[in-house]
Amino acid sequence: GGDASVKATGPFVPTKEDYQKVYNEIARLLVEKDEYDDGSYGPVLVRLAWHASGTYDKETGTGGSNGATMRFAPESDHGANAGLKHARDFLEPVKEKFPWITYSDLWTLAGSCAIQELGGPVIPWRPGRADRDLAACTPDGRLPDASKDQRHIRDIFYRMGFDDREIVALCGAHALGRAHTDRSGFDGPWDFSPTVFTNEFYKLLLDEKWEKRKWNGPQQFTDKTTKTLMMLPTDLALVKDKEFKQHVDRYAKDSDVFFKEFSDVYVKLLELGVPFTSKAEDRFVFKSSA
Ligand code: ZEM
Repeated sequence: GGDASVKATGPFVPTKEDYQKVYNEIARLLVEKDEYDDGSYGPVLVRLAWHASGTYDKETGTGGSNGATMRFAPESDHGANAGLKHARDFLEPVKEKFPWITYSDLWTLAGSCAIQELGGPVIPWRPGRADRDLAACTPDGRLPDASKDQRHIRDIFYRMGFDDREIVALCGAHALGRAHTDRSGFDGPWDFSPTVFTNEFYKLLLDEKWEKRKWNGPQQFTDKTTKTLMMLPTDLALVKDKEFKQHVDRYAKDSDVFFKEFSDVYVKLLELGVPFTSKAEDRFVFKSSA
């Protein structure tokens, strides 16, 4: 009957296996293109997925990963997104190889893949995002400003629908990557293994003495022991604020607890504002390459 003919001629409906192929291709390119930064594009992919998602406003339902509007100016030119072109360009050959995936699904899948490939927890993921045009670009100023304090952090993350515990868990992603003077103006990595996902960020926040770096750039902090690491003003706010610090203590002490809570909150971040037709229990768990 009619159903069979629709099935035979209808659009390609990708399965979990098809998305695993996309995952595998990103994982392969992460290994192949190891000349970038500290040896991996993984951290900047984690940041792309975060900045694509973190524009969400729960009151208006605008922003979020659905749309991939960072493809367009003005959003691509927002100060907070400086440097993320490296991540978008890295994913372009993946989009060419798997043209059926939307950019908004691809960018978030890449975030999940990067966390897993860099040794982090499993990040269950599901498709369902549609790309939208530049009319859906969000206004500048929805992402956090690193020079500010805990009040600003709460304003920004409460707007997305996160609580204090979730904010602290999300910021543990700063175990990965580094700041670049030609992007944010800040400089340096947060820990000694910026391409491995760990709870080191919290341990260093608690165990090191952080002093103001003497330089011409924006105010940031450097560790007294080696003077090679850095913390942003917003990172130090996580230990200055009593509510936040409880969770820094918990995550520094117990890596398993951090991995579990980070996974839950990164999944939530990547799904903000997405009108899924699938159920949460139908999320895919991708097989890591190692
Ligand atoms: Zn970041 N982040 N971030 N972040 N971030 C940078 C880099 C990275 C803040 C912030 O201003 C900055 C979260 C939260 C917050 C990553 C992931 C996540 C940089 C350096 C800045 C300035 C950019 C540069 O110069 O290249 C602030 C103020 C935050 C909250 C208060 C959350 C949440 C993240 C993910 C879950 C990652 C992976 C990087 C490293 C990127 C790279 O290129 O190496």
